[in-house]
Parts: sequence; C-alpha cells; structure tokens
Amino acid sequence: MTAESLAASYVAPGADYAATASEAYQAALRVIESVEPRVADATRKELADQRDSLKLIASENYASPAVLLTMGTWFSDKYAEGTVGHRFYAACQNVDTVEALAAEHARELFGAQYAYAQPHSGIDANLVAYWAILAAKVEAPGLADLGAKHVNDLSEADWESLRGKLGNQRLLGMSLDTGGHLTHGFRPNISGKMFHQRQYGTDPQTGLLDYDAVAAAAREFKPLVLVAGYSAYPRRVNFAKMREIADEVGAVLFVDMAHFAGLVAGKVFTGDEDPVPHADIVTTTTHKSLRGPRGGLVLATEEYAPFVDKGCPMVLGGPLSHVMAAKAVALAEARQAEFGVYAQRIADNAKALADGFLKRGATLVTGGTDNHIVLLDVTSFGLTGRQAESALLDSGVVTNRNAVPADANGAWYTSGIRFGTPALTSRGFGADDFDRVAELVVEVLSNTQPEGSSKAKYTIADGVAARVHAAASELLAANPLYPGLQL
Ligand code: DSN
Repeated sequence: MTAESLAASYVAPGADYAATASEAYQAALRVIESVEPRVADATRKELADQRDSLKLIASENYASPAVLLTMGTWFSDKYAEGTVGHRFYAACQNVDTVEALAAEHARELFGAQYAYAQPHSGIDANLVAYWAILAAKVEAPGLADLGAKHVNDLSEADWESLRGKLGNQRLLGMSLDTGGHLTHGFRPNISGKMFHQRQYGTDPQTGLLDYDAVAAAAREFKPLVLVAGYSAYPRRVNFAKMREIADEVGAVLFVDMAHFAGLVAGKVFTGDEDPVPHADIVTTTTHKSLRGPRGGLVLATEEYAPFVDKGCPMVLGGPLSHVMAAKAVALAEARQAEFGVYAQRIADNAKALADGFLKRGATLVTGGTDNHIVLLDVTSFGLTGRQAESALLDSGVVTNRNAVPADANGAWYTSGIRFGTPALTSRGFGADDFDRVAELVVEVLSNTQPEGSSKAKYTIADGVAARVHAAASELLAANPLYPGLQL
C-alpha cells in the first residue's frame, strides 16, 4: 500500500467523501460562527496549525472525519448513568445501542472477554480498573466475612474497618522517570495516595526493563496490583513474564496500554507482547495510536467484569454518550484490514526516526525503539528538554519534553524529548520522510544554545527556524492532513 493510498484509506474511503465532509464542516462552522465567531475562528485556525506542523507528540493522532463528526451530535445532551439495559435515567435506548456497539467492537478487536466504554479518559479508565480490583479483592470478601451483601448494610464501625482495608493495599508500577505514567503510583497522583506504592525502574546501563528486578521488587513488596505499561518507554514489554511475576506473588496484573493500543489492535504486538491474554484488566485511551476520539476504555476478564461494569456509580457519573458513539466508529475502523498496515507503519517509521537520529550522532534512551516512541536525550546538545521543545516548536516541529531515567533536570525542565510516529503516519509519512524529520530536528538542536544558566531560555542561530519550518512545510504538503477537506 502506498503512503498516499494509506492516508486516503482512512480519510477518504469514498470518491466524494472529502467533499461531503467539507460541506458538513462548513455548515457546522457557519452555525458556530452565528453564536460565537471567535470559537469558529479558533477551530479553523487549529486545523490550519495542525496541517502546517510536524506533529510528533507520541500520544496524539488525527481521528477520521467520521469519528470527529460523530462527536458533534445530540448524544451529548443525554444522561445515561448506569450500564447498557440498566440505567438510572429513562429513554436511553439509543445510548444503549452505541455503548453496546463500542463494547462489541472492542471485545472483537482485542479478543477480550468484556469491554467497558464509559471512561472519559485514561485516568478515569485506570481509576475504574483500580477500584474494580479493590472491589473484587477487598470489598467483596470483606462483605462476605461480615455476612453482608451491600456496603449500605454495614454498621458504621464495620464500614470504617472495611474502608481502612481498601485504603491499605499495595501497588507496584513503573516509575515516571523511566517511562511509567502518573497513574501508575506516582505520589502526587491519586494512584500514589490511594495505594501504598512502590515503583520499579529500568536497568541504569541499558535503560531496558529488567524483569528479574521487577520480580525481586514484587517478591519483597507483595503488591495487590502489579501495573505494566508505559507512556515514555521506547520498547515492547513481555506481558507473559509480567504475568508470571504477578502469579508468583499473587498479584492482579493490570496493563495500561494507552500508548500502544493501536499496535495491539493492528496485530503488531502479538503473543507475549499482547497484554490482553495475559492481564486481568487492561485499560487504554482511545485517542492515541488507536486513532479514535478522546476517551478511555477498560477490558477485563469475566472475573472482573461485574466490578468494572459498576464504574458508574463507583468512579464515574454520566458517560459521554457522543464520545462512546465515536468510540464505536473508531473501533469499527480499527477492525478493518488497513489498520494493520497502518499499525505496522507506525513501528517501521519509529525505527526509521530512531536510525535517523543515531546516524547523526544523537543519544537515544535504550539506544533505539521497537514501538512507536523515540526518546531523545538532549543533554548532548547542551540543552534541557524545555529549551529543545521550544526551539523545535519555533521551527514547526511539535513535540513534548519528557524526563529521561534519573533525570538531573527534573520533571519540569527535563533532559529529553519524546517523539511518536502515530500522527504523521496517519498523514502518510514513510521511512524516508522520518529520516528527513530526524535531520531537521538535529539541525534545530545543533543550532540552539542555552542563554546563560537558564534552563528555559535559548537562542537559535539566525535563519534556522525559518529554514526548518519551510522544509517541514514541504514534507507536510506532500502528505496532506484530511486531503480534500476544505473549510
Ligand atoms: N498525557 C499522555 C501522554 O502524553 O502520554 C498520557 O496521559
């Protein structure tokens, strides 16, 4: 499949699709304009800006017009607390339809026993998962011991005792600076306050996950929940090994696949690298490599399904029905054969980007990538992540700064830049384009100097930002975003 046909396959499946989408957006913007023209203007400008920048933020993508349009409907106006067929509100028959479709597509796509499409975001999905585990492993046996069926039946003293147990459980997850997520037990996050937490890291020499070290930490700490998954680790994880570790210490294996769900959906990660057959609960966002609307999703085994299904009222209020509808559309797209081609290209392009950096002498955390992420250590350019991020942005390259393991500059200034390939791959970028991206990034960073001892201020040599932005615009014009879509 050529880059052009790949891009076309998701934004323009029919001959007049782009024209139809153009008409739809033009009409919508006229309506918005009649009420608040500044919002219509900002909406047009956002598309123009996204069209003319190299979007390399690893957690972003471009959803199809079908997904985007599905979010702009009257489903937004409907309350539907509860679950399919069991709502606390009347007249939810159409929400039932779209929620059931989203869950069905998710189950089929990932081979999961159960799927829950209500979480509004990744953190909501993770909170639903954590509380489902606590409900299954602590609350339900606690109620049984007390001979009660429902928490409302408990005396004040028994409820206090059970609440104490719920708040006294252990979680072991990957540390933020080695690539884990805030919600994996980072103390400033609620996950680090709900649980007694401990963090595992990566090998200080290689930057790679050390399963023996994870196993040793698990044996010593004996967590209720072992968390696997990452936001900034540029390598694959062996979930069969994580399962073995969890089983050895009697932990529940929870995998957050928010970043790489598209690679699982597209069957790039299979066998030991596919978390779904190995984990008790898997969560994801739907808007990253999965290329859907902004939202969350929980997959679970039958054991945990009844607990996840109580995400509302446990953690969530009313679901975003319009977003669940868009999840159904996006998951239907991800079930098409072309999505597998797209997912493989995400990984191939990341490799091309990493190779492009390495051959130009740059330093990468773990020395490369085998997923969709490339983590560049910018200290060799004499810069902080903050300076590098800003200099790249001035040059039309949108990235985000990210900590590297044991980062001397901390989580705010950082020493790294995280790159991801899902978005530009959606535009049709191929390996040669990503090599050129590496060249442009290195050109900017090699020509950027810190100002004095500041960790934020910097100077770019004259003409470099404009020259790189012009070169980026050429690449972008050859791989247009939403080709044929006119506002
Ligand atoms: N903010 C997301 C990311 O960029 O990885 C994770 O929450």
